[in-house]
Amino acid sequence: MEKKTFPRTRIQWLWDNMKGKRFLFIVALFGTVLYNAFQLTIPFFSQKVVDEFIAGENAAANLANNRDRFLMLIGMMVGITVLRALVVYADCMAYEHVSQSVLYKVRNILFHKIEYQDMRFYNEYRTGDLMTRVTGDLDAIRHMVAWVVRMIIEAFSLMTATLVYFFSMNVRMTLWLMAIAPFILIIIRVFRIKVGPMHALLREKLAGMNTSAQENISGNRVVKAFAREDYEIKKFDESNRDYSETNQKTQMVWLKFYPYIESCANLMPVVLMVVGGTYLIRGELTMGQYVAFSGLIWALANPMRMLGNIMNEFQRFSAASAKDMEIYYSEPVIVDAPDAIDKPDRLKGEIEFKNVSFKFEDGKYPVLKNISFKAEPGQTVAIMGETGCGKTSLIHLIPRFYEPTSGEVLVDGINVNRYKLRQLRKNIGLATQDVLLYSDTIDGNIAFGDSHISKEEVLKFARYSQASEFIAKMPEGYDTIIGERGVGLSGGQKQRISLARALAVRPSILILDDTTSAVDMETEKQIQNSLRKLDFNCTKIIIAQRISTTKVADKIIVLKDGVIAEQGTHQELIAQKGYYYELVKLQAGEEVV
Ligand code: DGT
Ligand code: MG
Repeated sequence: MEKKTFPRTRIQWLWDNMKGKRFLFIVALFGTVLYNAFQLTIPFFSQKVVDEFIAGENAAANLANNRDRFLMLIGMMVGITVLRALVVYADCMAYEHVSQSVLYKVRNILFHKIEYQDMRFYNEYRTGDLMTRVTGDLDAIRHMVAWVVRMIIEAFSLMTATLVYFFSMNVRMTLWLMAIAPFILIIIRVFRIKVGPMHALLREKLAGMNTSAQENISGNRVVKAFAREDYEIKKFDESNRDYSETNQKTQMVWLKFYPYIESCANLMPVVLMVVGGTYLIRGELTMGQYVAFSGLIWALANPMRMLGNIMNEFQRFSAASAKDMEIYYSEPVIVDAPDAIDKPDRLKGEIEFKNVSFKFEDGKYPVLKNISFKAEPGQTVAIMGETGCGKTSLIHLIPRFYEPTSGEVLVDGINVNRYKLRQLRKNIGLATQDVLLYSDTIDGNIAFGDSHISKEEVLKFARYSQASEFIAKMPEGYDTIIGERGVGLSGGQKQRISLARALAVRPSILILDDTTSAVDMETEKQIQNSLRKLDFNCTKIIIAQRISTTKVADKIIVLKDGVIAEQGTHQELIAQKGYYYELVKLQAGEEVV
């Protein structure tokens, strides 16, 4: 798998995103150390109570004469236990708060990054994969902050405190106990090498499963039309099983290593018995010390056991954070030039293509070759040509969705790459070939580009696009909520709402990509009429196949395999007797029949 490099390490990245909560996080870390220290003080007090008041030589006398001290010790034990519970509670809350705020922040940044990405990005990433990054992957990151870090601190503080105590009692005995540590560290290192790729794979499987679910849900009409439900269910079952099996395999890796770690940890009491026993006989260790070693050996062995689990979770975080950092540090290629000009005013709408060629980054051949034409402000230019000849690619160069490979696209005599993207795109009204409407009211959909426009304006633009009649017949008129992707509307109705949406921004450049293809001829004629009578000036680039649309254009461009084959007015092109002429004949014939 390709290894991506980022400007910050994973931990630095987490730290960056903890800004504003870092102090609380450090307090929480201290809290963890504190409640672990409390845990170690309980045996200290209980040992005192046992020695002085229960099992010691003068226990009975002490209990009779020194009741206050007895009560104080018991009180300390109860007090510390209650205090510890309170610290644990506050500590968990603090970790939860910090982790949720990191999550909130990163999720917003990721969404922002995704929103501002280029078309190229959307060709590259699948929706299901992106959804996994803002859900499952982020959860692994939250888990890291709220749980893994806490476990690491817990393990180390417990171990350190115990080691300090042990070393203060007997250095050699402690070293003997620690002799096991290197073996555990080696085992954990090998485990890390084995489990790391498993987590990366697991994460890919999850993204694959999510993509499959997402595509099936949003494309369920196609599945139904082809009666492929059973097939799709089977396919999903396979990816679900694959994910589940990979999950089990990942857990198995841990299970394979666990017995070794467990055995090493279990060796500690044996070492204590053999070595400690010998020291005891030789008088190098007192009975009290032996008991203290024995009573606290868990505080050394448990953290070692925990390390494996921590490493497992850390690898999960590693795989997930790599995916999120990839988006976090991604930058769109098409951005404002550093010295972009500031044009807040409305543009005139003059468009010129000068020797423009274009090839998709992942494409083999150029899609557009040496395109040159000009549209004066207010003119209508029709673009025609066979399917796949490059019409959509051509119009996508105007709002700078892609950059030409060579040549220049000019608006008002200025190269589009010199404008601020927002200012350029604000001047363009685009009705795309695939109509995508939002799950919102019809009114909300039309006003998408400018939420401040008045109801009257919405009605006017709906009239322009011949949509007002069918909207009036809908149950709640303009307040009717249309389903995801405009479910509940016909193809032609969707196209007309999309046209109204493009008009509602009062653009100086209106681009219609086959926007009336699903509309009947009569309605289309009325739309053409209203487009001529708009109450604002605008240059229109219209991709269309019907002669009825193109013949009224000031200029018709016929594209063939990415080059301009013919260019001129309806009359001029008929006189040329080329592709356009053939098309006129064909469509006239259709109309007669
Ligand atoms: P249409 O809408 O079917 O009438 O066809 P056009 O003329 O709008 O074609 P267009 O511009 O969408 O596509 C031109 C060629 O470029 C066609 O061979 C498909 C290819 N193409 C379109 N989009 C992409 C893309 O994102 N990546 C690559 N590599 N090729 C693309
Ligand atoms: Mg197209």
